[in-house]
Amino acid sequence: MKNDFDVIVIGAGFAGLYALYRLRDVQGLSVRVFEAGDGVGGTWYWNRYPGARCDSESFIYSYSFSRELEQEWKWSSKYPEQPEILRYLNHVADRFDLRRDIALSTRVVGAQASEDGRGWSVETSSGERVTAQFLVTAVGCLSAANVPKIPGLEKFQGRWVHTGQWPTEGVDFRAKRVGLVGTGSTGIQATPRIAAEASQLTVFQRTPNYTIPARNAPFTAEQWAEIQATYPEIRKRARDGSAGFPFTLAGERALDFTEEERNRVYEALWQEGGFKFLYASFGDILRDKTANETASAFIRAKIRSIVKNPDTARRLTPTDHPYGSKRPPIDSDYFETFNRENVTLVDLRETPLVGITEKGLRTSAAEYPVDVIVFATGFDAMTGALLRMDLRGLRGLRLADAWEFGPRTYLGLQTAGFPNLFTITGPGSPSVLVNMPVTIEQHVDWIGDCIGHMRSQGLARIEAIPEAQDAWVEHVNEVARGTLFYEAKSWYLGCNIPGKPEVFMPYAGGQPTYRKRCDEVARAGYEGFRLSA
Ligand code: NA7
Repeated sequence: MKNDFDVIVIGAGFAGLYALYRLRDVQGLSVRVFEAGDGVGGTWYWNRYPGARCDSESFIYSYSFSRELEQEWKWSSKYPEQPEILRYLNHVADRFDLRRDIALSTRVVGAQASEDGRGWSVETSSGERVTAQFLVTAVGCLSAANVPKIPGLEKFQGRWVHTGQWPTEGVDFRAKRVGLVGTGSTGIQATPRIAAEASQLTVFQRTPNYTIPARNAPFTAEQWAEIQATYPEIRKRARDGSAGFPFTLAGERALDFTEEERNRVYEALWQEGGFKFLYASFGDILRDKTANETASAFIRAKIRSIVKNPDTARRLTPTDHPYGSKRPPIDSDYFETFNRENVTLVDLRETPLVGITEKGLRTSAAEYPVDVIVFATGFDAMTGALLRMDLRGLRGLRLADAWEFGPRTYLGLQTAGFPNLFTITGPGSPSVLVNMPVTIEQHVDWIGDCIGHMRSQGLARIEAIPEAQDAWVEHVNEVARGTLFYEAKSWYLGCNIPGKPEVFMPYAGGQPTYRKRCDEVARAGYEGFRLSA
């Protein structure tokens, strides 16, 4: 039976747009993309909250596949805000004429592998059923919004919003009392901006967080000319960099230096701002607790020096997990914002949130009347968006059942029992530990090459072999055991979602090691996968 398409791609964010271009325009395949939003952009379509910006520098948080695109697009600053990134993705969609193959406002509600495993039938929210030989998910790692089940929310008379489902028309905070729940990257970005607009902002914090200043600034003409002239070199360094960044990672061990020498390094990186503090300070701060403590203590001292009220400073100071064991945020005036008259911090560890009333939020100690509640409470990360679709493999096997005890994949690319299904930046791949566009392009290229190989060899079906998958899952766990990632209750581990299995989901072995492994697998005739005609 003939399929409607060669490939169906789910999602039109960074990953889906590139997948469409690569598979359609480079390889000549027929491709259909389904996108739930009514515009392209994925993460950058949905996360429109004030202060939303990228934590990777703009010129590397962008596609590298087109030299022309790279040269004609000019980023305004180091860390552009969401509207600029969304404009970029819309420009990409137009420039490569991608829109004609994207169905917007169309959510995939289910997909079923064919009995022979040589294709997929996909059902959409518009009731359509379409078939393709391959199904590629490009649904993002942080796209399934998590609105915590706090009793009484339905009674609240004001307005509530989740940062990851922000209304396109925006939210007017002027003369409003706002309650913001959550102090992850999102809450940390939104706090200063909401505080500047609202009459009163109350931040409800469950876990204090370490954050490093972004030190965002517009590019000067000279800086931009330098970036454009050296782009190929920058891209190469980013591709070869463990976390997908072009800067040199630190090799030295923190404890080989005196406290004074270490603090000089930390201070310089604090002044420079951004992820370099984590990656370019010392090589062991994500591996060795004592080494990490030197960085954590430095940040704690900074918090105490910025926040004027000693009680607020104490509450804002993280002591229960090492820096970097949760996704490290980057901020613009976060701690400074708590010196404002109109900002209050509520520590939910001292006085837990017990419910929501008609008027606002209630803790064990008090009721906080507000006009707007902002949930900056994160996502059902890495697996949420995949499991919310009803994906069924061979013999009706539900992905939710295959992953009952946590996600199991081979290279993060495939799951045994789900032939011809590829997951871009799926669990078990470097994904969220790497600058996303770098790891997305690597996955899409690998998947494209794999499909190309199959076509040239007259092969129709590819499926991960369970033993290869078991070995990969074990390897992913083993690599994670050598890090400090188990020292925090994080979304990397699924801890933020009640009942979610606690499994470290991304691959922590670094992008170059992972890329090498994927390339070796391909060269060895797709070792670990079963291919058939
Ligand atoms: P995160 O990093 O998951 O942060 C969510 C925040 O919300 C965090 O402070 C949580 O506290 C808090 N939270 C979650 N549920 C609750 C409840 N029920 N009550 C109180 N507080 C709660 O999500 P973000 O959106 O900030 O960032 C996600 C990623 O997007 C980010 O890492 C970047 O990669 C981009 P907790 O720490 O769990 O105690």
